Amino acid sequence: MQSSLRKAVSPTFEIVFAGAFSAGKSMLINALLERELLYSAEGHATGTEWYIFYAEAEQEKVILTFLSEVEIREQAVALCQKLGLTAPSNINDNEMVGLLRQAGAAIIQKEGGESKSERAKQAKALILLLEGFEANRDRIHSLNNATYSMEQFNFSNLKEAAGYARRGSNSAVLKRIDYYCNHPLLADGNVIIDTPGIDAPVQKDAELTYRKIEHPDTSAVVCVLKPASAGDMTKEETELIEKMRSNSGIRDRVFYVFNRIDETWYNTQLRQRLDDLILAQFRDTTRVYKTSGLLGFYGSQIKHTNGRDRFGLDSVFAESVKSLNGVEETPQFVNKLNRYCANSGKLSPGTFRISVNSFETPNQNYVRILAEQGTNLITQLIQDSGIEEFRSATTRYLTEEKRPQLFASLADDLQPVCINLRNNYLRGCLKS
Ligand SMILES: Nc1nc2c(ncn2[C@@H]2O[C@H](COP(=O)(O)OP(=O)(O)OP(=O)(O)O)[C@@H](O)[C@H]2O)c(=O)[nH]1
Ligand SMILES: [Mg+2]
Repeated sequence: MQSSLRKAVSPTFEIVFAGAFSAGKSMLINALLERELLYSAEGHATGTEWYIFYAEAEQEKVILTFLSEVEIREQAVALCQKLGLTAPSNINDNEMVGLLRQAGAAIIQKEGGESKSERAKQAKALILLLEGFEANRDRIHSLNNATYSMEQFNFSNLKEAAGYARRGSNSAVLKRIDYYCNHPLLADGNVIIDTPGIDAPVQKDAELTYRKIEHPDTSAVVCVLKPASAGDMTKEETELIEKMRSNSGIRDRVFYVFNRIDETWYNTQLRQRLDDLILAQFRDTTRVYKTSGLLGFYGSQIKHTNGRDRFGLDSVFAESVKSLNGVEETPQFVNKLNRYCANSGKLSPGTFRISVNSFETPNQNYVRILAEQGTNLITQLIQDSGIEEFRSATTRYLTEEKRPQLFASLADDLQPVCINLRNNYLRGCLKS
């Protein structure tokens, strides 16, 4: 009873984001929270679990938790066994570790590249683990999981922490990362969890994600899918979906998100294939969403810009327009917005009269279009990104379905006690 009471009074709702690598999980979370919190990039980007909790504005922080030396050695031994290499008796022995790294590199070369085969992926994982251990040697404790605050790392904001912990050797030795961040979506106990792709090069990543999905504390699973840009589901995506469907405890808490939906706007075939797929395989669920995390996220960022900072070119995108030879670079989003205006078919010509001119540079087009169209265009873009619809659906689910369930289970737990009390009291009355 005490535990149900605790849950009802101060609940936590864990929302786990899972899916194939590069589906856009991290970007989708950035879009939901309207901030660049997580590291998002082409290729495998996320290498560890990220928890995002609520914090008051002045109390934002990051906590990094490292694996212990024992855990790292266990992982190294397991990888060596799979690879048929002699397991290290001591990972502090530089000579032994050096030889292992060479052996790993030789395997990758023989396999023809880092992600060419399961064996090459394992060899890469071993190298990253050993490198990560060496680079973070003084931070790692032998038996316990050492934790560090962002001050101890001299990070001045959450984004810098994300850069340090992005996939690579550092992420190989990190157990998890906790962000405390100020956003209304996180208030009332909602916790967002980002995971590495299920087809990530490191097997333990995928296992971690599966365990998290199955965990009874998980309130919702957001399954981020790639077919909007890939045409079909991958083997790993199909497996993930089948696993979730066969488990009645999980089935009812899954949201299916087809991300990168913008790519279907320019490709009839992709659009058709996605519609067919949804019709054939997702007919029995109402929780299917189509989003563009990328457009939703940048839309939320340029909402706060204006002509004075060239709609973000001098602020949000200042780093990406910089170039060495004096000619400005074009940020990825600028091309996406121009294309959206020219070819997406999303903007009614009656409301939006837009020309994308070949005699202007992409950046010039971008600034002129936004100056001409004002905030209406940004509002429309955010709407077409599907982010707000998805955000309100998840919030509704948590407040209208999950929260009442907590009170229902508290009532269930209270019921037998109350009945016993009542009977006891009645018996007492009868006796007297
Ligand atoms: N066109 C388009 N690109 C997107 C979208 N969302 C993300 N991307 C791009 O896809 C790439 C991968 O995005 P991430 O957010 O890192 O994907 P992820 O699922 O977190 O990937 P891992 O962490 O590696 O598993 C990045 O280059 C993004 O810019 C989208 O909605 N549309
Ligand atoms: Mg990611």
